[in-house]
Amino acid sequence: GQPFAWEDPFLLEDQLSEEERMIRDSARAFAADRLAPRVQDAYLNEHTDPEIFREMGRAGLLGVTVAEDHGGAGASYVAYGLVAREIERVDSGYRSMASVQSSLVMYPIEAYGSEEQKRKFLPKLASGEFIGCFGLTEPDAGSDPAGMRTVAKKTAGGYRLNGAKMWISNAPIADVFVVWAKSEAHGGKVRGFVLEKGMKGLSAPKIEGKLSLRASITGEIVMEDVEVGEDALLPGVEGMGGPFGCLNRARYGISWGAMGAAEDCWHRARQYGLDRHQFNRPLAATQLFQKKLADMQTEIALGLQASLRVGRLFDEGRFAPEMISLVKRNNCGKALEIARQARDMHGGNGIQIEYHVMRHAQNLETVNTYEGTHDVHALILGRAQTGIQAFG
Ligand code: TGC
Ligand code: FAD
Repeated sequence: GQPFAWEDPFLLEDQLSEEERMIRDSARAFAADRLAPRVQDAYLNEHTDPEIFREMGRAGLLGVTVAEDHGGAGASYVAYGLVAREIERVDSGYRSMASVQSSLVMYPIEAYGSEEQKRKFLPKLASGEFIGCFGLTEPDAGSDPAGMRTVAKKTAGGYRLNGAKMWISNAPIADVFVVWAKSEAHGGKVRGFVLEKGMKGLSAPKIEGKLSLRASITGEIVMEDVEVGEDALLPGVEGMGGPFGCLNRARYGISWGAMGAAEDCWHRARQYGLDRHQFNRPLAATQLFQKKLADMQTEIALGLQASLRVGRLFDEGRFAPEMISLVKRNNCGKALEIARQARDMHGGNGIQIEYHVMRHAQNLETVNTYEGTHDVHALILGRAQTGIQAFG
């Protein structure tokens, strides 16, 4: 028989290629050396160090799936997922910074951009010299992004944009803004535009007072008569398929990332239970404690295996968006539940920053909500099996 590895029950490790393991190991080392030492201060003081993007770039963690010609790593979607898992093991906010840059900014420029846009933006986004953000959500259009009000009107040399985006990761420190707007010149269809910091009429005020994802800065994007040339339009896509194509990738990465945060909570709860004694024995010697650890182990093993399967299908070009809804929804919901349990298992210490579990739990509230809420993904899966659209 095979000895049982409690921390890797299904031998996920054996299912990875050598290249994937190498990329995973370098992400793990980066997260431990560069991110973990900063996270408590970043979270408590709501401080996002823009230098982190440069460091991630140097470590090869931005644009993992983007072609090497464009400055990316040209690696698999499985490798991308493994990177998300390692970064989110430290903090969901750091993973957010990286996934927006890779899946929501570099991906649309690579997939839908002109050669000139690719040359201008991708290498600098890959190195972290440019920070990117993705503006889809609006104050009155969250789960229903097709209800957006941002409009692009044709001008002599290009377009004039007006509107406001809400809850935009990285926006206040961004150099590059991938923004989605209804374009009058294209029959009101949604089109993507690449805006740049400093354009007249463009601002990105910070959203203050978040109790979740505090290491990742979030802002609005306000566009008041922002004039852009024809070269700002992403030529390769029209309609909601544009932003959804990006979301497919980011949601898939989040399914891995959330499991990374969950693993950190599980390992910490286990160690705490072994170290902490009450009633003359370790907490881990109680049946209730062990049952909770077994539940965590089970959900994480299943969640990782499911994400790996979706990643392999992604790499074979055989994924359906509903598969991604399934793993995004399940893994985020399960990770949130695991983090809450881990918080409880740490007793009073569980509310302290040094024990990390409450920070993860607070972060996972956002992760369960953004990129399609837990319930919205249920409705996507419900529609796919009944043929009945239950949103509207
Ligand atoms: P629906 O009628 O379903 O579709 C409209 C058009 O879009 C196409 N489509 C997709 N294409 C590719 N991939 C997908 N996943 C797609 N889903 C839909 C579809 O084929 C159709 O195309 P066409 O050509 O026929 O017009 O659209 P709907 O408006 O009824 O959508 C409903 C719903 C609920 C599924 C959708 O709106 C939704 O997913 N809502 C959730 C919104 C969301 O996820 N927002 C995320 C914002 S970005 C973010 O949160 C970043 S946080 C990142 C971080 O910090 O890490
Ligand atoms: P709502 O859509 O108003 O939903 C509120 C509640 O109603 C939820 O429980 C939802 O499940 C439920 N609900 C909605 N519709 C239905 C329905 N038809 N049936 C049943 N229940 C329903 N967006 C970006 O574009 N770019 C970003 O970079 C980005 N980063 C973010 C960072 C943070 C920290 C946060 C919090 C959000 C971010 N978002 C970003 C926005 C995020 O995608 C939205 O918050 C999310 O899509 C939900 O939209 P909403 O907040 O408007 O909630």
